[in-house]
This record gives sequence, structure tokens and C-alpha cells, in this order.
Amino acid sequence: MAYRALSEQEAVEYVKALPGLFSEGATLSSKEIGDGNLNLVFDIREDATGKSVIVKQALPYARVVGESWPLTVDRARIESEALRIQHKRVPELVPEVYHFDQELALTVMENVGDHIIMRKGLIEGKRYPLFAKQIGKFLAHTLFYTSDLGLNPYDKKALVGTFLNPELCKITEDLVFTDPYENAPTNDFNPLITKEVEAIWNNKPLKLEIAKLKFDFLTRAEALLHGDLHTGSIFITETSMKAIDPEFAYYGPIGFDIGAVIANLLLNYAGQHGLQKDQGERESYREYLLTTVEDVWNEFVSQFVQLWHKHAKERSAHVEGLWQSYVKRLIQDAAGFAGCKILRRVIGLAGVADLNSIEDAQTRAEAERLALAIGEALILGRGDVEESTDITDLVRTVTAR
Ligand code: SR1
Ligand code: MG
Repeated sequence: MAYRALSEQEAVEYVKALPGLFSEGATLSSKEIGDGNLNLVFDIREDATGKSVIVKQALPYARVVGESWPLTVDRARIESEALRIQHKRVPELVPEVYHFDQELALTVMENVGDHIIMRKGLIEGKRYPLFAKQIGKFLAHTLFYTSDLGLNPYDKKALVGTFLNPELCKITEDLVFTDPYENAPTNDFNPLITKEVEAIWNNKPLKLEIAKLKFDFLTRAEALLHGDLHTGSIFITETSMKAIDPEFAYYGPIGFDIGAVIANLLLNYAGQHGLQKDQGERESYREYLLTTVEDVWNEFVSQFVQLWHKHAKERSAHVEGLWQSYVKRLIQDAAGFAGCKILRRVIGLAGVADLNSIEDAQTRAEAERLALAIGEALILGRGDVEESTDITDLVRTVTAR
């Protein structure tokens, strides 16, 4: 079938025609629930049995902007292949793909609708005691087993080719590493923070560090990244977590995925400023977020290093001292990428609800200034980061200013 964007009814017909998913004659309902920046997402369910699936279809443009921003639908292939690879490694943490249709750029997958989007949960003040363990495992296993540590060099290079993803990478190159640091037309920030944004545009040492991080993103094909691992790409309950949406997957620096998780916890930390909470409650939730940042890194590194010792295929990986210097660079990369990802969400296109939902513009500006200061401190201070507490100490120092 030649590409066309499906309606709710057409999505039902499509799923019904697939063998093995629903029984013949099943009565299915369909609702388009996509609220992300790019795609159509249909929730298809059979009320009689409670069985449901997700049909996700890439639109040939970026939904957040409209048809004036054409975008390859090949991202659907990238996403379904990345989901399959990640699901193989950590099946409990990634939705299962049931079917992929290249022509329609459409994936039928497990519905994780009994989970909620983590960003929403954090804004509502929920705590997720298992999250650090879960995301630490997701990061360690998906990144280790797609890197030169976990693959032979031929298979790894073949995968680099499968996941080139130039158009989606260009979005990140522009929106995370370039546009927010100059007066670009894509930028979209609160006019009340114009002075602080202009100070960033004029901050030469900061721009140099961001340029170095951009070159790492452009050139360091370390592992198959999720590529957009913010808290809107994480579905969660108290006991379960699923990482979704890897359409930005490509071979890049491992610290980029870890930094994305840290950045989004810290964006919520900054957004706490705008919530109707008393000071004790706010401080306690912020401590929870900082402990989670530390635990995410600690879980990741402990599982990654265990995999390294037990399963690293590359002989040079076992040279004395290598793993220690490798993980030190990873945490410094993660801190720097986290900083860029914080700055882009405040200054650039596609902000986050943790800040944007603060109604009063003045209060929002105060939270945004804190986010900018944290982002800047992480980028400029990353060279001294060796442990997760070095990151949270930087955040505490900036908050106390
Ligand atoms: C035009 S896409 C804007 C943003 O949405 C995605 O989630 C990525 O973060 C991208 O940068
Ligand atoms: Mg997404």
C-alpha cells in the first residue's frame, strides 16, 4: 500500500487484517492519542477482552511545526529496528514490536497505556523508587551490547550503517547544539529571560565547550543510542518502566543518553520553583530528584562495568586502567550533554511542560533562570566531574546562589 496518513478507522482496518493479533470479527475502537512532536499514535483496543495495541505512524513532516517542515518517514524503520534490538536486551523495559510496514512507515507494538508518561508523573510529584535501577539497566545493557565492547567489529560497523539517521540527527545538531546559542529563528523563550539568553549568546567559553560537545555528537560512533531519552520517552508505574520512541536512534556518544535522563530530572528540579508546594515539600522533592540523578549514574556504571568485566569482546578492553578512564570520560560527557539538553529546552524549539506549565510568566522566568544556570554549570564544570555527587553538588551550589 502506497504511503498515506491513516485515519482512526483505517488504523482499525489495518490491524484487523494482520494475522494473530485479534480474533476475526473482533469489535475494535481506535483513538489518535499522539501528543508528541512528530507522529500519529493510535490506541486500538477490543473492549470485550481488554486487549490493545499501539499503531504508530510517521508523518512526512514534523507535527509540531506542520507541513512546512518535511521529515523523512524512514525514522519509523529506525524506531522499529531500535525497539527490536533494545527489547532483545531488556525485554521488560521496552515495548514489543509486533509488526512493521515500511511503505506506510507504521509500527504495531505493545500498548503500554497502563503506564503514564514519566514527565507527567514528576510534575504531579510522584516518586518512582525503582526508576534508577530500571533506567540504569536499560542504559547499561542497550549501550554495552551495541558498542565495540559487546559486538564484534564487523557487526558493529554494519549496525552503524543501518542507523545513520541523518535527518533526525540534524534536528538534534541544530536544536540541541547550535540554534539555542545564537539568535536563531527556531528559538522560543520567555521574553522575561532575554537578558540571560543574550548573555549565553555572548559567552565565548561556554560556546566553545558546546561546540566541542557537538563534535563529539557528530563524530563519536560509540554505541546505538536511544537518541531522545527524555522523560516524555519513558512510560512508568511504581513497579514498571518502558523506554519508548527511539526514532532518533543512531551511533553516537554513550554519554548523550545518560545526559538526557539527568537533564530531564534536573528540568523538573528547576520547575519545582513554580509549583504550589510549601518549602519543605519542595526541598524534599528536589532531594529525591538529586538522589535519583546520583542513583541513575551509579546503577548504570555498576551494571556497565560488570558487563565489561564479564563480556567485553574487544581484547584491548582488558588493558589495565582502561575501564576506569572510559567511565570517567562517560560521566564527564553525560554532564556536558545534560547541560546542553537543559539549555535547549529553555531557549530553543520544543520546551518541556515541567517549565512551560508554570502559568505566571515571572515565576516561570525564575525557574528558567535556575535551569539555565544549572545547564551552564554542568557544561563548564564537567571537566572536574568524577562521581555522581560532583554533578549534584554543582546543582546544589547553583541553587544556593
Ligand atoms: C521537531 S522535533 C523537536 C524535538 O522533539 C523530539 O522529542 C526531539 O527532542 C526533538 O529535538
Ligand atoms: Mg519522541
